[in-house]
Amino acid sequence: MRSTTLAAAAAGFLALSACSRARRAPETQAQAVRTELTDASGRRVGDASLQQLPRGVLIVADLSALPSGTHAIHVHETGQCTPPFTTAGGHFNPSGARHGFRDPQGAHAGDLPNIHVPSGGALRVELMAEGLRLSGDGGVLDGDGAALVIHQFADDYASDPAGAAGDRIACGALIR
Ligand SMILES: [Cu+2]
Ligand SMILES: [Zn+2]
Repeated sequence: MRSTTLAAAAAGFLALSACSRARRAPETQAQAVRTELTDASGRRVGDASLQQLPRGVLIVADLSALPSGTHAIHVHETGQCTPPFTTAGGHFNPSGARHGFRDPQGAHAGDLPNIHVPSGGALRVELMAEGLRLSGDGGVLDGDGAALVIHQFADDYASDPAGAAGDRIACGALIR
């Protein structure tokens, strides 16, 4: 009786460890990343989380102390936020597309809809980036990371390569 129980327990243990081994491989891929956004004077103006979902990356940004009005927000190609944030490079674009949702040959994977900041400067916004992925080839967290950047003006969704959105007013590095 006892040996049967032990054998059953051992079989159960083996099944469990085989199972956890099989599950381990996908877990080496990052499923989420967080960042703090700062403005050009180094002041913290919000934070954001990026979460991998089956059809893209969900970005949840909690912003404060931004100038009111319409602003472009993009994922840029380098995880470096040194004011005036040109260190973040161009828009995240692993497939070599053109900029903008209005361009038939667009858009960059890092292109996102504009945000509208009310007076007072605080806004919580959720954005779904369907062309984006966090890990693997062409992933946001590959190599030198990426950055979430907010601009002075709106993105016109057409002007290549950056939507005529003006200066970069806030930046948060996305690094594994
Ligand atoms: Cu940008
Ligand atoms: Zn773009």
